[in-house]
Amino acid sequence: MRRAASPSGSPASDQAVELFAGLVEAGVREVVLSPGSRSQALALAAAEYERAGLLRLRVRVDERSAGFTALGLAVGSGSPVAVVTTSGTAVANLHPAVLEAHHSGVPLVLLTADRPVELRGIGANQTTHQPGIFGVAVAWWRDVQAPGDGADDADAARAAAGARALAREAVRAALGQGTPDDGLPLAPGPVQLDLAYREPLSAAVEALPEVDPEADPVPTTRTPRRVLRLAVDDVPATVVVAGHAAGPVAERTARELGAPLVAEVSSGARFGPSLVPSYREVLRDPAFGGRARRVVVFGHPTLSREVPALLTTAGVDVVVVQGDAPEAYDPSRDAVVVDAVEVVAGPADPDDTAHRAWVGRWVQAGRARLAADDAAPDLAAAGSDDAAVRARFLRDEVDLLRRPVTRASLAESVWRVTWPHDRLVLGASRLIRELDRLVGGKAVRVHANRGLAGIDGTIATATGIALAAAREGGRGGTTRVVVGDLTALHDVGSMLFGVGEERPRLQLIVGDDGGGTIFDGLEVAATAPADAMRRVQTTPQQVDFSALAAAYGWRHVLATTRSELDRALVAPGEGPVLVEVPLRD
Ligand SMILES: Cc1ncc(C[n+]2csc(CCOP(=O)(O)OP(=O)(O)O)c2C)c(N)n1
Ligand SMILES: [Mg+2]
Repeated sequence: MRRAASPSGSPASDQAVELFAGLVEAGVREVVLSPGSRSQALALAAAEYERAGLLRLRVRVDERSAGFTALGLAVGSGSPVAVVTTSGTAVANLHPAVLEAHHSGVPLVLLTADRPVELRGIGANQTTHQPGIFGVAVAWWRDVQAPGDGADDADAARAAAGARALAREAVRAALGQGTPDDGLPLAPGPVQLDLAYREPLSAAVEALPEVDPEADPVPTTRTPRRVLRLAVDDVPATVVVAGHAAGPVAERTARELGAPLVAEVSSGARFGPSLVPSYREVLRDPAFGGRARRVVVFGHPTLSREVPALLTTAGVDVVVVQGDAPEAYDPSRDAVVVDAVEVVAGPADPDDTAHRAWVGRWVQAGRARLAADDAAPDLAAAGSDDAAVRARFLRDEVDLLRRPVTRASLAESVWRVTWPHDRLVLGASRLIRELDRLVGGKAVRVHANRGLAGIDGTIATATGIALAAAREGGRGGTTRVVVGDLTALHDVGSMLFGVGEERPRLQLIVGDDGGGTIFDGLEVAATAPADAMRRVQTTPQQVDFSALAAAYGWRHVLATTRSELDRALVAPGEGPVLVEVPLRD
């Protein structure tokens, strides 16, 4: 039966089609959805837009996987990603990804289907309190009443325009494009459109409305509001810290200021002449960290105790460039927080002798400490003028390749094979710290979920990053995700690619040490009884990773020696592969 003034016969479908039109016009290109009944109009509309080549659609049974896949797609593409779920617990399963996206400022537009008001609060099936369910993790949300039949065509046209405008506003909110006056968020992050629908929950969509994807996309970058001018020190005493997602601006600022650069492995700034290796030891040294008087922080540092210690030292002035995060990283609660810094000319020159010496001493000190680390490769011997030294180095190398993989050698191998067209994703826990400790400078793209450093959703996040990379000139590259065994097992459900879903070129590298061994290095290990420690902290596992990979249709490679690992890493093949790496220390 065709209803009055509903073009399709279902107001739900009419609205869904217009919402996606608004999303596409605002710049959304990717949608991740999980199946359900109440959300069918949204799902079917998304499928139509995919067929028309206006959106790419990824389908995941588990909303937790869907959420993290969307997060990875948004990080990888730099654009907002939409997520569609049905009502009830389906929505709640987005919560971990929503928290991570909030804390790291990643734009997601959540379209959560809901029951209309008359079915709320009466014990109706699959009905809970969805508007605002994510609390402060969602800075902008709307409780959208169920669309009804319009009285006439003018009514229908008004509803269509309203839905498009709402979608556009959601994208502006997700991208943090608000102003202090319009009530929209000032930082990017997840936003929620809670969309109530009445029956009929969908109708066949015969034709999509006019959509121009290039007409007026919402800008994905924001204009900095608070810009601080910084002059080069008269007497060099500045250090630049690049935490997670700092970006190349941190490296450039270090050079412009004549300052050493402390850059975490997922900072996007771990390269360049000012980079200090083994920064933790150097910061601890009173002759280096002890001499810093000004610190400029980019991104979100999470991997060391030395950085917060430095930022809370009396007499150290801290400038924090907030970036996309909703909270500035300010352990002293006393920093000058800005959106950008601009280095201005002053009496001193960053290239004068004093500044070059200051940076040079930090870099040299870091190199010396790295060289003293047994786990680091002896690059001096590799390049020695003495043929006998070089030959010995080669013999040692061949011998090394037959040895079991250690955490340090895994970190080193993965870093060695990673190039700018690749993507590297690092799970939380020990391995990211191992890379942070050991690897040198290289301008490669590294991601890690450091917003909340959860061990959840890492496979799905990497999947999203791999799918985004496949779209943007990264076709030749490989996405590698390096995780501990528990981190892998936490997200096994994300190994599921349904029939017809794009299977990205992804290497899931599992460093298996039989449980969560990070706790061995914490104070608790010294005080807890060994058996209790094992049972409640380490939580050992003996999963058969080969059978697991087979069950999900992934290839599997067991890499027990360093040469087997190196071979596996450089031969990714097509589609996803699980590289199981039993770890010795
Ligand atoms: C969702 C979530 N649950 C629990 C934790 C606490 N946690 C941090 S590391 C870790 C163990 C990780 O084990 P594994 O992945 O095997 O890495 P390993 O430390 O052994 O290298 C746990 C449970 C967390 N960060 N996130
Ligand atoms: Mg482990």
